[in-house]
Amino acid sequence: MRIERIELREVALSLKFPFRTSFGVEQHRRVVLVTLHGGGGEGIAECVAGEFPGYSYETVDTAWSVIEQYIAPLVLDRSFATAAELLHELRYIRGHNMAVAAVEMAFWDLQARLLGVPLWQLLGGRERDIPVGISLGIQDSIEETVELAVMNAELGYRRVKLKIAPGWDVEMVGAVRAALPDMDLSVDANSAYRLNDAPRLQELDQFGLAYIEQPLAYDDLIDHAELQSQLSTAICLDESIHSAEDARKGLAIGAGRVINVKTGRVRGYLAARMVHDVAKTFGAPVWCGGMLESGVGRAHNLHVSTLDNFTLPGDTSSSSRYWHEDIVEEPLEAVNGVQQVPSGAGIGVTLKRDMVERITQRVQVLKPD
Ligand code: OSB
Ligand code: MG
Repeated sequence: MRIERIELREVALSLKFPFRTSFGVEQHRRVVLVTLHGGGGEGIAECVAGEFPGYSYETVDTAWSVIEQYIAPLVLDRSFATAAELLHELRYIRGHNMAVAAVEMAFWDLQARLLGVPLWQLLGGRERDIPVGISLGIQDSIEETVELAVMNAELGYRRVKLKIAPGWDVEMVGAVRAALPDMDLSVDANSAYRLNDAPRLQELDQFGLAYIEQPLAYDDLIDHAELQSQLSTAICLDESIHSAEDARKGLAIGAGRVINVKTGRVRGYLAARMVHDVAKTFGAPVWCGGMLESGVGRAHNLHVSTLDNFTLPGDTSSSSRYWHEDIVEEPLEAVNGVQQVPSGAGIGVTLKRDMVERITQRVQVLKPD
């Protein structure tokens, strides 16, 4: 179908609580929504880039500018039968995966809506409830962390992931483990450690964690492989995996045994599905990561999670954990630790138009010149 128009819209949302990781704290989110118009319909996606380049070099502003300056001119007024054709047109844009993914994901939504089918079906997923866990940011005290972990375990969440950083690790994780002896627990360091921290990380082996996520540098595979050989706990790679090739190389050298798939980080659904497939050939499970998404990105995450090698609980917890009010009509709430995949056409959610208008910071409509 022909892409007639692209709308970029930035909306301002405030998280209920500040979310602290080893690289910074987020409370106010600037969310870029990308809408593609074509074939008499529209498709929408959320760009997962953050305001600050702490997780990735991409930011809200780089993504906006890359879409406006480089992506839009290559796709506007062009016809694409598949996402693969669209991506082929963007093959000389190096990196900027989150910007490319936002456009690719909106294209999938558009296509599924035009066909009148839920996106998971087009992706080749299987209709099922999605087990979800929570990602717990760094808190002010161990007591608060334990309290929040226990509260969420009681809500039925299937896994609790604790953010760690040097000085906020063994003691804190031990306290949570003591309070939740049978819980599926994991930790995420967001690259806060170095290989010579191996002895410290080995102390985490005693807690029976499902995995240690991205302990070492954001661009590293080699040191992760060395570290993995010194740990009994599996390493889960997040920041280091930008493509199916990264997944292949990382798993081949033993840099980890689990992969966190974020569709935005790897350049969209086609790439996410390839990462998923590569991991499967290595016998490595994957799960769907989160980027503090609004309902638009959260719905996308639920759809990709229907692929069969997404066997571990994802970070797609209830929208109400993040927002007082979400920007979509449909509630995306976990019950008993599982989320249902929205059943309507495309991603199956509808924007609250009035609310979105009210919180819009800027809009740009890109058309063929
Ligand atoms: O590393 O998974 C991460 C949030 C922002 C950036 C990176 C990460 C995260 C999370 C939150 O862990 C996951 C979520 O609940 O959306
Ligand atoms: Mg992570």
